[in-house]
Amino acid sequence: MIATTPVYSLASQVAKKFKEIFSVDDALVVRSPGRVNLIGEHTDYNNGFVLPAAIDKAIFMAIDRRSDEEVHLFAMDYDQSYRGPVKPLTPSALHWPNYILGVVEQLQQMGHSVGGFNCVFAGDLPLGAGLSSSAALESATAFALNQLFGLGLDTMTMVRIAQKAENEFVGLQCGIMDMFASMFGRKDQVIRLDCQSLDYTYFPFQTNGLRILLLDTKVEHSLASSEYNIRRQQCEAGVKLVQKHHPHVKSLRDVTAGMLADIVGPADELIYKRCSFVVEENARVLAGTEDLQRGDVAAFGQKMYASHEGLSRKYEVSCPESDWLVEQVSREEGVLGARQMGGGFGGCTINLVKADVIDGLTAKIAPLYRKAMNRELKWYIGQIENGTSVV
Ligand code: GAF
Repeated sequence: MIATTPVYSLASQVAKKFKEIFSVDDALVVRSPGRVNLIGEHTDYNNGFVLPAAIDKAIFMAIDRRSDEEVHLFAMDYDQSYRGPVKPLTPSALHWPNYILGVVEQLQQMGHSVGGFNCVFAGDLPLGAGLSSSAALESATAFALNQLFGLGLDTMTMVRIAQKAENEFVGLQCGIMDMFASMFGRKDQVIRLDCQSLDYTYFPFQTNGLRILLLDTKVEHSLASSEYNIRRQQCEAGVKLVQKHHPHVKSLRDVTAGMLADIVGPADELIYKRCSFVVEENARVLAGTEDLQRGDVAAFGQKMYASHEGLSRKYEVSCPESDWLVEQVSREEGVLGARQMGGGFGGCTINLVKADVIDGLTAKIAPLYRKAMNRELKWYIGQIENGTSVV
């Protein structure tokens, strides 16, 4: 039997670049993947449920200690470098170093001693495509520094560090899903994560000739992060309204459709729309997980469409390009479900599609998309892979 360990050519390219820049040929190399999310969008920061998986596209990072207290970084995808002290850390105008520096800051705040280090990274994860390249970079950093400085952190702690780095150093008030999936991913398994208790279960993604097709709108909305933070505030505003009548309620996880209709609806129409989406989406994750576990992919696909409808009309985080793609594929044979994935405002739609229709479907849709939206459609097959590890 031939060994099935994947050979990552990007890993060797990153190691080669590291040697070129820093003259070290045994740097630690780490792979940290992006993620897909089958269903459960904007539920993570509301203490709800999500259904993500790590994928075959990833960030590769080579790293080694320095003898001084400096951080030297090189991003191959941008052909840019960064140099600065390990303490005090200041946000960089280049933006990408902040995902790494934010993790260093979190480790320092926890009292860990992180010395100077050199680092080179590159990825085959498309940036800004909603596949969570930022979480992959943060996860890679937390994992690599843990190894490099022997910090003894467990995986959940590293996930939390990566999330806090994004919240506090980068400024996106994201939930835990992306880092969790990147770190805890398992080949061919999806993960049902309860974002309140952090209990999680793996179950096999029963493909039966189905594939996860990611259609990349190539739209990167500049408002994505500010609107994301606004959505989070709107959910919190909904919780506050409900708490006046139901003090036990801690998050939208504890809120029912009835509470929303009685309390939030009459008080604030917009907040009602936002919160209704979250409460409904949570229910879809739970019911959708059962669909998948008993192999009813048709029922699951319908929930994906319902999720998109809610994301577009109630949560208003879709965009014309994603709406167009979901609408188009919904008319095609062999497509079971489709929806906007991730934070929203562009990036990828996730589509559950029969393997044998993919070529015909993309050949048909791409020119139509170009004509309708004046953009080049890109697509990827999302294969479910293991989480962050040493290569
Ligand atoms: C982004 C965030 F980073 C996640 O935490 C999650 O909220 C997602 O948007 C929406 O489900 O990817």
